[in-house]
Amino acid sequence: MSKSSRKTFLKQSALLAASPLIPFESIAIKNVSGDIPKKLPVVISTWQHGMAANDEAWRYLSNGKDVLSAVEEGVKIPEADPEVTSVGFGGYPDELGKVSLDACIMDWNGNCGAVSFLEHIKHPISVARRVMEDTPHVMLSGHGALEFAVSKGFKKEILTTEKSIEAYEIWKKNKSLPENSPNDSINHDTIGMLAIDENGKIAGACTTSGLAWKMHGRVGDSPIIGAGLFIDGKVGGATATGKGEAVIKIAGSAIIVELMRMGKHPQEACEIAVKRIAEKQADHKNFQVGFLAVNLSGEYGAYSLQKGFEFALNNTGKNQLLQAGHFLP
Ligand code: SD4
Repeated sequence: MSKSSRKTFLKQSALLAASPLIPFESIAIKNVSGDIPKKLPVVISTWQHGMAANDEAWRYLSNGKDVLSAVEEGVKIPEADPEVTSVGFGGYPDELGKVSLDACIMDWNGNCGAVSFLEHIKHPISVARRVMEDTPHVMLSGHGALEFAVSKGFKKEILTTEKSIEAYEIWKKNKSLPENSPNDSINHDTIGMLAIDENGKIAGACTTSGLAWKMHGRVGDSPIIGAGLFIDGKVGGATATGKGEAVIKIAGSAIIVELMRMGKHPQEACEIAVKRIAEKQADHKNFQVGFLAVNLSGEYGAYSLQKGFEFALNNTGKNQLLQAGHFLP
């Protein structure tokens, strides 16, 4: 490690030790050389609900389970949690009051599967994995995805809760709940998770109920390989949260992985992607987008457009909630 990157690393470590929720200042290391010690395994995921998801993924890895199962089981925690109103069961519905889910999963070999606009299934991530493993396709959508899930033994369930119906009714009556406000956790809480096991095998998963009150049929970035998630077993991985349309327009996660392939540190790669959105999308002050990335050395990056993007990181056996650097003041 060079002197200056060691300095940055030590500064970061001191900050990490100081508080459970600390500002993660942007660092710009130009090149990832081979002399950086591996910090593996690593599990990193978006937002506060990433803490419980990380714990589960870490438990899987600690028990010698494969990294693909670790990310799947990890994100199933917020999918099943009715208090998480932006993922799976209890996720806020669309403009018609229906809950539709998007998810994708990808492994170190480039195998991937996805479902979009899927209704009535609590664990879309597991259906995405079945698409990956049991079909020649990458994505199934809508009714076809539901029929496929049922054929694989998934139970059809009601995904609304008292809380989500109540919020929907309020929104419908006076449209007063925030639709796209920049830092609102109601609307920007997809879980994207990246994990690398101790042998350097990487996998990722991304799952969401999408933007609250979205148009019926709307699909965001989260199930789109290259937008909401991208993994390359020789480079690393990236995942996204926030306004899916903005992420899709720059192929966000794919771009970050390509930047890392060219030698950029994951932090710099995330920053470049966010800046590209700011450059190309004139309305960027009105929404939130956040990215996480990790390379095969276990170095990570986190960056968002607006303040307030939290992420969960475990690369030491201790899970921590950190705050990403941000582009806008
Ligand atoms: C989407 N990216 O559907 C998702 C929504 C989200 O945190 O909130 N992400 O656009």
